[in-house]
This record gives sequence, structure tokens and C-alpha cells, in this order.
Amino acid sequence: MVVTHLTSRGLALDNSPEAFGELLDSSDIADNPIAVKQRMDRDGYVYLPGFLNREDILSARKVVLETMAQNGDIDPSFPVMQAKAIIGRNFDDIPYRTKPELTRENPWVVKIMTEGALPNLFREMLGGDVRYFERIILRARQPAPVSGTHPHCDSVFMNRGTKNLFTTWIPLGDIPYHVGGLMVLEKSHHIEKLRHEYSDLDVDAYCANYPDAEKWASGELRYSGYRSPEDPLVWSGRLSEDPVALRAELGGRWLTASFRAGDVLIFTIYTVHASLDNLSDEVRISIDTRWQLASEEVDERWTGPNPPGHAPELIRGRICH
Ligand SMILES: O=C(O)CCC(=O)C(=O)O
Repeated sequence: MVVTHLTSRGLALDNSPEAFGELLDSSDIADNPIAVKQRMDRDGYVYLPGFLNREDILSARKVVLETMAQNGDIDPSFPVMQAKAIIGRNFDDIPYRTKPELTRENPWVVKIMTEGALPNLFREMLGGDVRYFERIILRARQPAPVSGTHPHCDSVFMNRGTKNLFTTWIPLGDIPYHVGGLMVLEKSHHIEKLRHEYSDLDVDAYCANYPDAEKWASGELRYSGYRSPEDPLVWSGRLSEDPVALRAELGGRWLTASFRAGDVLIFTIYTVHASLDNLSDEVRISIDTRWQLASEEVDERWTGPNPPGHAPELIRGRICH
């Protein structure tokens, strides 16, 4: 692996062998769901290069990029599939994130989620009928100075149902290191302190036994713990602002890969992850989806024909200690 000058959140990553490495390629066990489950328990993630049909992924990408081209968010002087960024243009990617026609109604995404390799793997791995969250997130990550995703665990966004829940991160296109793919913090799912403190928090909850509870309940205040520098009233779910310091504190290595269309990275809701900054001249496109047993409790924010997401009516009070 030749990786130099990679950054995350604008900070140079320590690329020494103790601090940084490659995701383990598990394609040799892809057809053995028991082994996949064991590896998930051991490592907190399973990386399956080439597991999905590359052509389906590229078709899903095309649907997304054609919309972005129509909106003037990628450079029209290049072929649409290159997703060339427009220098100096910083668009808001939030409207893309859950847009149904690009995510849960994108026919190629539907195909990936309902046919073949992915549902079969989860069915076998979890030992029963499975479902995925209808709220699928699309990321259209622009080149730096827009930053990679801050370190977090998915638990704080989706822990109102079963915890036996898995994220699949799916690059919609090739994402070599400098385009800024996902990275997971090695063995972080085993860190007890994180599992029982940070991971138990809920981005849509406030402390009902604190004096300002009324203000939270009325929606005047919104956040529950760690403040986001961009909006001090919203907790963004961040575990840290600094992936380099976080790794030094928690140990393990940041693990990533030069991703290709067709790869899938699966991880637990307790696995700390973040992403590299996009140091290229193209927009980085990926989706993230969630899977669980159909028989287990679901998080209402992420499910249903029109998942409400982090809607104000779903804010809850909790007893804080
Ligand atoms: O794609 C990214 O940068 C972040 C993805 C993520 O946080 C997730 O899949 O849970």
C-alpha cells in the first residue's frame, strides 16, 4: 500500500504501521456466512471486495450522477460518470442524502438490496429473515476543504431497536485512497467504555432530569451531550473532532482500502469509523444501508415507507446520571 499525505478532518494521519493499515480482505470466506459472522464478532467489520455486481453499482452511480449533473453540482465538461467537481463550488449534499429516487427507489439500489448476494449473506449470517432500513443514506462528498466524516459509532443514531444491526458501506464507484473512503478503527467494537457510555447515547434524546428539560422537550434546545462546533445546540453524534488523537487514545489502527465499485464493507453499530478527506478533483459517491433480523425490534426513525429520520416528534427524554 502506497499511502502518503492522507488526511481526515484536515489532519495528517499517522501512517506508521502501528497506526494505519489495510482492511482485511475477507473475500475468501464470502460464501461461508458462519465464518463471516465469526470474523464480524472478532474484528467488528468484514470487508468483501468485489462481492456485489460491479455493473449494478455503476448503474446506481449513473442514476445519482445524472441528477447531480442536472442540478449543476458536477462539471458538465466531463463525462458524467467521472463526477468531476466544479472548482470553487461547494454545494449542500444534505438534500441528496435521503432523496428517495437516488436511494431507496433507485432501481439499481433496490436490486442490490433485494436480490442476490447481500440479502442472502445477511439471511445466512443472522439465521433468519432479514430486513433493511428504508432510510438509505447517500453521500456526495466533495473535495477538500470539505472534510471526511468525523469518528463515530452508528449506535448513537440507531439504537432504539435491536443492537444486532449492521451497516453496509457501499462505494458507488472506485474510491482509491485519495478520493477518501471509509476507515474503521481496529477492534474498537470491543472497547467496553465506548459500548457503555458513548454508544448508549442517542442523538435524539435529552436529559429529562436536568433543569433545562422543558426547553429540550419543547424543541427550543436540541442536543444531548457532545456539542458540534458548527451548531452548538445540536449534538452531531461525534465521538471526536480529531481522528489522530482518538486513535492515539483508544489504540488500534485506522484501517481502510483502495475501494472499487462492487466492494462492500460491513460493520457493527459499535465499530468506530470515519472517512478520509477527499483529496481528488471528483465528488466521492457512496451509500450506507442497515440490516437486521426481521423478527427483532426496529428503530422507528429509520424504517417505514417514509422514514421520519431525526424528526422533532421523535425527540425523547432520558434519565442522565
Ligand atoms: O461515507 C462516509 O463518509 C460515512 C459513512 C458512515 O458514517 C456510515 O456508513 O455509517
